Amino acid sequence: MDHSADAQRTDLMTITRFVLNEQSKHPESRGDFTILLSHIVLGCKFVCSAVNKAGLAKLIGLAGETNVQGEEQKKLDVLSNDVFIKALVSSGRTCILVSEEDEEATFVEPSKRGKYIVVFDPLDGSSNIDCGVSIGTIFGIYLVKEDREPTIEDVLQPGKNMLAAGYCMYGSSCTLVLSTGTGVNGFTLDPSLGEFILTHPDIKVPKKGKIYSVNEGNAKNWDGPTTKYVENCKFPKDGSSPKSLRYVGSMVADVHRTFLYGGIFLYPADKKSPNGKLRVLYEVFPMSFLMEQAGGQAFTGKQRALDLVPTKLHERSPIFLGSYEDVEEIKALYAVDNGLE
Ligand code: FDP
Repeated sequence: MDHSADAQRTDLMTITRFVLNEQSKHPESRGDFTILLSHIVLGCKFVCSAVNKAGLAKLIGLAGETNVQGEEQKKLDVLSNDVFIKALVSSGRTCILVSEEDEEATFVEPSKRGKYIVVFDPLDGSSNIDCGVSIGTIFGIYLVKEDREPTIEDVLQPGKNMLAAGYCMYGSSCTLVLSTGTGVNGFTLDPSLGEFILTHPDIKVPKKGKIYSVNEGNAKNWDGPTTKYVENCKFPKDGSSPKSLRYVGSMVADVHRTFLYGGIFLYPADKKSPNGKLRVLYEVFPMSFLMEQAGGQAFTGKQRALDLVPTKLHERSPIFLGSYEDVEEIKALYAVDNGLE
């Protein structure tokens, strides 16, 4: 009998146990982060269950439609937002919430206030909801600077100031990937236990990959460096094999594959969208934070993505992120274009 294999199977590292272990390395910690995270995890479990039942429960559809009971139905992204806002406020550990779904930030009332700011996209990849393709939740966490009335300035901080970031992918399995600034770990939901179990410890993105991921339908409007980079992916001049193209169209799914298989994910600027499409606070920053923690890079076409200082809540930025060497290549092309080389 293989006792060591058995021990592994029976010694389950849940996400709560993992974060409690991390917490014990900081004796001054009072467990606030662990409590906040358990509320985020609850939101993810709820959304996972709603996504799985979406077709069945007729949750899909326009907000404001009614179901057979004549009750008003909520679109899945509106429902997910409500669940996350309520879970985060009730944690008692947050002071400002910024969601992709809400124009304005939510300032938590003083009696329920804590020291964390959470920026999040409750259901990213909305164009994939109705066809059952992988979608996800993305989140980033900041610590409010001082013990004073929080303001919007507390949110408009560069990504490098984030304390933690993560995403949950609702795919063929439900996977939560988290970094608290000391590497990246992946947890998979065991539906029979209702627990996220550590399945991908210490994720490291391969140094170089064989996949590029971009919406090529926008190619006619790209700038020179992006056009040249993608051309090199397809017709490499150094004798190497061409890269494969993979594009789901859900950032969470495309970036998750990049973590595991390597390669590069691009959402560049183009003539129609000079700032690209993806949002700085709750898409670009959390994914860039995770990518750097996994040994990769994230670049905007001008600078390290995590050095950006957003000036408004829903600001957008071009983004190139993935394997270290692949991002080096696009950085070199932009350096030539910007006259830096
Ligand atoms: P979606 O519009 O479907 O919500 O920012 C949202 C996002 O999806 C990302 O998840 C995804 O990477 C990107 O937009 C896809 O955009 P395109 O359809 O323009 O390729």
